[in-house]
Amino acid sequence: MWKSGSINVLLITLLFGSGNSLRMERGFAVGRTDVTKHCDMPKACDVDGFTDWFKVGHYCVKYFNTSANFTDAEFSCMKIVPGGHLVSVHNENDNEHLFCIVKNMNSNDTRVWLGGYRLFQTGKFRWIDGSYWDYKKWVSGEPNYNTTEEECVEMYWKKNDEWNDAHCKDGKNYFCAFKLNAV
Ligand SMILES: *[C@@H]1O[C@H](CO)[C@@H](O)[C@H](O)[C@H]1NC(C)=O
Ligand SMILES: *[C@@H]1O[C@H](CO)[C@@H](O)[C@H](O)[C@H]1NC(C)=O
Ligand SMILES: *[C@@H]1O[C@H](CO)[C@@H](O)[C@H](O)[C@H]1NC(C)=O
Ligand SMILES: *[C@@H]1O[C@H](CO)[C@@H](O)[C@H](O)[C@H]1NC(C)=O
Ligand SMILES: [Ca+2]
Repeated sequence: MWKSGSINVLLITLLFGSGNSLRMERGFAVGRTDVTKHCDMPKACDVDGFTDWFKVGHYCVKYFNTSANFTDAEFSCMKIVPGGHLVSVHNENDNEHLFCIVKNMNSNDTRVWLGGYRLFQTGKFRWIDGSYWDYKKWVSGEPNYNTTEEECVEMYWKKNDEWNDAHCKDGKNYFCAFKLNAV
């Protein structure tokens, strides 16, 4: 289920362009996680020019170890490769692979943007690449959207590979991805 990039540009501008949220999730700013557990790194992406990306499910994925807010992260993913977006996650195995990449790249700060966001005030989440929201792995107590303005989905340091809804304007590292049969 793919939507054109231009729809996404419009959408994220509408959704996140003028965000002005105030509350930090206090106490979670400096994270520690269990980095001793073994995890399996995914294989390299088998696409010319992208062999430094990883193959995660039907996607080639790269971890960007630089901080950006959700909107900027999505724009940089769209720029870096045709069909590029913040990553969507569709099963447990892929979720574990993503977390394993983070642990290996930056075990001291595993908070990372995924491409999930809440559609306006509905409580329904979507993937910004247009794929189905067919898997989720929230930390217990998350998403806590009805008490905050947290609109965007991060993988969360607090509970290893589990997810949290977070302020879109916060800077986090991020995963870009493109679908394997789309290039
Ligand atoms: C990622 O960034 C952090 C701090 O910004 C740094 O400590 C770490 O070494 C970096 N990891 C890689 C793989 O470059
Ligand atoms: C994590 O932080 C410690 C101490 O601050 C540092 O020695 C270590 O290299 C860091 N690890 C990574 C992967 O950035
Ligand atoms: C909304 O807030 C109430 C009261 O804090 C809480 O019991 C409920 O679980 C929350 N619902 C969601 C979906 O977060
Ligand atoms: C994201 O950061 C850019 C600057 O890099 C800023 O112009 C934009 O307003 C920010 N967006 C949000 C939603 O905070
Ligand atoms: Ca939250």
